[in-house]
Formats: sequence, structure tokens, C-alpha cells
Amino acid sequence: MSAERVYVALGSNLGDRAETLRRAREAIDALPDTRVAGASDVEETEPFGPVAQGPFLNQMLAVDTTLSPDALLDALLAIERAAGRVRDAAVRWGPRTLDCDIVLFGDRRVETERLTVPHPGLAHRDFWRRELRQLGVEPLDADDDPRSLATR
Ligand code: A4P
Ligand code: MG
Repeated sequence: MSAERVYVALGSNLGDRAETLRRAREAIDALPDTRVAGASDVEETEPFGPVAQGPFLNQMLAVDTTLSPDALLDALLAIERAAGRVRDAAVRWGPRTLDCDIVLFGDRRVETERLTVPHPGLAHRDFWRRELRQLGVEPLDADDDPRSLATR
């Protein structure tokens, strides 16, 4: 089976954020049949959402993998858990050592109980859109349906 190009968003706002992102990149690159093919700049972003919390470091990765969306999600959740061992009890929406989101998975649309791809946050998160552009993906205007993304 040939590899598909996936875009994975990393976020961290607890602990040594830069080191957490570095380890996440390494861990993703070490997954079976998976390679990190590119990375956006790491950027510091103001927290959005209802919980008052510290600024995030965010980064988008271009990942080539033959894993299925479900298998990749399981692997990313395990990487989050491994990074989370040093953190305080997580508050929903609140600070987290590491968050890994699947933003795009080839040209697939996935709508299951545990996975929505393209990620619904894409239309609203300017930093994701900026990071995708750095990786050569041109998201359409925020008002447009994120499903009609064009890659170039
Ligand atoms: N899930 C569904 N679709 C996906 C997908 N495309 N990728 C499910 C990954 N996971 C997906 O995730 C909960 C469940 O979402 C997963 O188990 C999976 O089955 P979670 O990360 O444990 O839950 P959460 O943190 O409560 O929610 P979520 O949606 O990840 O939080 P957000 O929306 O990512 O918000 N501010 C800045 N500046 N930068 C940030 O990165 N992040 C958040 C977290 C808040 N504010 C932020 C940032
Ligand atoms: Mg998440």
C-alpha cells in the first residue's frame, strides 16, 4: 500500500514545550511505516478557548504513512499519554503537555465516533492555516468548507 500524506498539528503549553514538540516529532518519525517529511516553524500562540492558560507552542508536521487513520490516531494518543506522564491532572480544554490532532489525511473524509477529518478546527485556527501554507498546502478562505481544501 502506498503512503498517504497526513498533516498532524502539535500543541503544548505545559512543561518544556519545545522539548515536548521535539520528542513528539521523533516519536512520530519512529512509528512503523511512518516518516516525518516536513515541519512548519514552531510558533508561540495565544491560548484560545474558555480556560485561562499559558501560551502554546504549535507546529504542523507533514507525515507520510501507510497506517490507517484509526491506527495513526491510536499511535498519536499513545504519544500524548507518554508525554502526559509529567503533567498535572488535565482540565478539559485546559493546559496540556502535548496535543496531537490529525488535520488532513490525504484527501480522505472521516466521520466516525472518534475521528473527524478534515479537523473541524481548521476553518478557525489561523495558525494552522499559516503553518499549512509553509508546508505548501493552500487552505481556502475561513468561510469556505474545510473539506474543499486544495493541496498543491
Ligand atoms: N478526535 C476527533 N477528531 C480528531 C482528529 N482529527 N484528530 C477525537 C485527533 N483527535 C480527534 O481529543 C479528544 C478526542 O478527539 C480524541 O480522543 C479523538 O478521538 P483530546 O485532545 O484528548 O481532547 P481535548 O483536548 O479535550 O479536545 P481537543 O479538541 O483536542 O482540543 P482542541 O480543540 O485541540 O483545543 N490555543 C492555542 N493557541 N493553541 C492550541 O493548540 N489547543 C487547545 C485544545 C485549546 N487552546 C489552544 C490550543
Ligand atoms: Mg486533540
